[in-house]
Amino acid sequence: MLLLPIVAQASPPPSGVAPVLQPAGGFSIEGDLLANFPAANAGDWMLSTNSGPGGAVLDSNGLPINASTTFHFKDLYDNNDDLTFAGGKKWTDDPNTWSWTAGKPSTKTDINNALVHITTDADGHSWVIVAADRFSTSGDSYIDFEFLQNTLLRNTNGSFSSAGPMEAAPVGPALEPGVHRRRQSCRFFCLAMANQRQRRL
Ligand SMILES: [Ca+2]
Ligand SMILES: [Ca+2]
Ligand SMILES: [Ca+2]
Repeated sequence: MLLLPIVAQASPPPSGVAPVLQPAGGFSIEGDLLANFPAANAGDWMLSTNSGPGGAVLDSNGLPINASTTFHFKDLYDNNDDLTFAGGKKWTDDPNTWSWTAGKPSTKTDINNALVHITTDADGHSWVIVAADRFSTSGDSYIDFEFLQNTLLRNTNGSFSSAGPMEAAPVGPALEPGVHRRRQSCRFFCLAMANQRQRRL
């Protein structure tokens, strides 16, 4: 979620190979999980049957090879005990007005797996690679990964609480320029809807 300026419009991320050191061959950003496929020599989340120098960050069971830099979150899918957003709010709305409920999401918005990999390139720049799936790829849907500077909690009564100071926008992104000017440290949390777990990475 970028806040400068706020634009209520989303577009697919660009594709290509991120020039990171782990996995070997860089990280292929193209919508599949497999290294050395379809592009030769490029790394990805998992190894494929295609041989090549491209490396992986998950093993064949989907478990992180390095649990300190790679994270695999699992959520219920096609299940009435799953949790969904309610009320039709958008990511541009104040999270304090968001709500959630129990129930089976629409198939095109039903996430089962979310992946995060933190790595660096040869210049020492940090990269965060993220991915998620959905139960059905039929129809348009929207997903975002938010880099928040303040807490965002899912409350037991169906509401959310944001500690962000920026009115409708809950929290600035970790890449917000002011953060770097002030040399503040950025904490990175993953908030899993399924179990209200908030994890510092
Ligand atoms: Ca990929
Ligand atoms: Ca691939
Ligand atoms: Ca789900």
